[in-house]
Amino acid sequence: MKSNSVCFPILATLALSVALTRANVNNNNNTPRGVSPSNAKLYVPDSGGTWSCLDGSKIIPFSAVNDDYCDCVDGSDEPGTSACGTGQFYCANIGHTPSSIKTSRVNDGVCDEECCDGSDEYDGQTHCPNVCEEVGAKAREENDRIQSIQNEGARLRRGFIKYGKANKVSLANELETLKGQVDKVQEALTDARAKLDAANEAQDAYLEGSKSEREAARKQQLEPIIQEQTKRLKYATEVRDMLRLTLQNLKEKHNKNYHDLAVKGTVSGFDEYIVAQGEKTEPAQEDSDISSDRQFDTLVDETSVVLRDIGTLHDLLDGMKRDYNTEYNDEAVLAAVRVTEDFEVTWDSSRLDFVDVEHLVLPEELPVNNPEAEKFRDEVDLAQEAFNDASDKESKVQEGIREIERKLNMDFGPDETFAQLVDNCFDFKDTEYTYSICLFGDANQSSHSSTHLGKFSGWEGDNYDVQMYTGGAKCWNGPERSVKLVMSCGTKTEIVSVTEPEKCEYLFKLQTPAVCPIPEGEAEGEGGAEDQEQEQSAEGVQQEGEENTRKHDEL
Ligand code: MAN
Repeated sequence: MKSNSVCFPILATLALSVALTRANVNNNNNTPRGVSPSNAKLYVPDSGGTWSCLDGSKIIPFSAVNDDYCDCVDGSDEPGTSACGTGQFYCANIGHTPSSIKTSRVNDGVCDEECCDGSDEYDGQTHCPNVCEEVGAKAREENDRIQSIQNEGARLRRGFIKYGKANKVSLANELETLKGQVDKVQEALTDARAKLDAANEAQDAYLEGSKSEREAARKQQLEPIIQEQTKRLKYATEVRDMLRLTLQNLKEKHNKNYHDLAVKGTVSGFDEYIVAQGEKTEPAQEDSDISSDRQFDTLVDETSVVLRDIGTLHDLLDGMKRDYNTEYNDEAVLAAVRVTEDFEVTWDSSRLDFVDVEHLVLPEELPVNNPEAEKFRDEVDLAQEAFNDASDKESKVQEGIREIERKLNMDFGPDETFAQLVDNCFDFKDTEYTYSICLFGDANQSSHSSTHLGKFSGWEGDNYDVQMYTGGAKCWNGPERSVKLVMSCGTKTEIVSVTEPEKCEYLFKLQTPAVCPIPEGEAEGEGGAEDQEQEQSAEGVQQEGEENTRKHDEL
């Protein structure tokens, strides 16, 4: 906007020169308006009253600075007007914090928030009250609030660090102790295993020695059920033979002049059955001195073969009974039907057995009851107990080593701050889901069912304030679910928000003392007397009974 035209009327020129004078300098010194105190030294005329643009592009009279005409390419000659629009206008904001705005915003009719002193609108067109005292007071209050959170956070974090460092040392010691125990517990286990094997062998040898005695006892024990099973086999065989005879009679005596398809079908089915019977190999005859157990099993097998036979014969008779032609009044057929009807009330065709007959089951062998046998049994029991004990001890040592190594291999930050938080779990409820995360563990989302959102996979960046949890349940038509956990300073460790900025990519925001800045120069982890409190409970992590926070083991 070229304003120093020679064609302007006198009045306009006068008004302009007043405005320019006002625009030119700050109120209290000779620094041109809009120039910050730190840049003041750059706005001094040389001895000839000229001035060089800050980018060196031009030399102009110093009086052309802030003359509302843009001379310099970098706009540096108009820090207090909008003529160039590209420079920075400095607002002193006394009572608050100094600030700068783009010169294009000078005298644009808008009271810029950044210039709470109203100095950006000085042309009299717009009145901007100076609200710096008020705004400054609020800002100071907010600063104090943040500062006190940071102070308290830093205090708590020093506790975390102290715990983390001490924990690392004690874990390393514990690991050494456990590793020192490995040989011992393994030897004890080998020894216990050998003793158990020896006790079992001794018992087996004794039992082998008393085999005939045991067999006699077993025989006596099984006698009743062997008798019962023999009775059942006998009965089943009689029934089968009776059904066979019925069908044989039917075959021979039915009137062949009647072409009753139901009867013919049954008779030919019976013929096929007889042929198949002939092809069946008879089971090999067992030795007479087989054990009672085996004898019982053989009886059960034989009985079930006979019962299957009965099932086949019954199916043949039942088929005929349903479909035979009653008008023929064939006595042979009627006799077979009567037999079938009488038999059917005793037969359960779904189980292929007689109605209400429960299968017999072999009872457990009775322990041999004599002092010697008891002695062997007790020795086996004791050896077994000692073995279980040794095995538990060995597993505990190995498990302890694995768990400590897992923790020692974790990256808890250069000062071990995060050791305090490992396996601590936090919940966050929104209107639809409950989100949970166990730090350095897993993240989940649940409503009526639970969806895995990812497993801790590492830190992002170098600041130790962003963690990634990846490899969660696959998103329908999308990636595997994952969580970015972003931390900020707070006096309590808690999730403050969960969002899903991209489908199946979740953003958890966590506040925690673990990322509160520790004032420079202070040795981290050396919080002096205050640290004493930290050793008792982990302040800023988990308060008992506190909602939304729990230790991993409680899950
Ligand atoms: C579930 C939730 C959502 C996710 C959809 C994706 O409803 O896990 O967070 O966006 O699946 O289909």
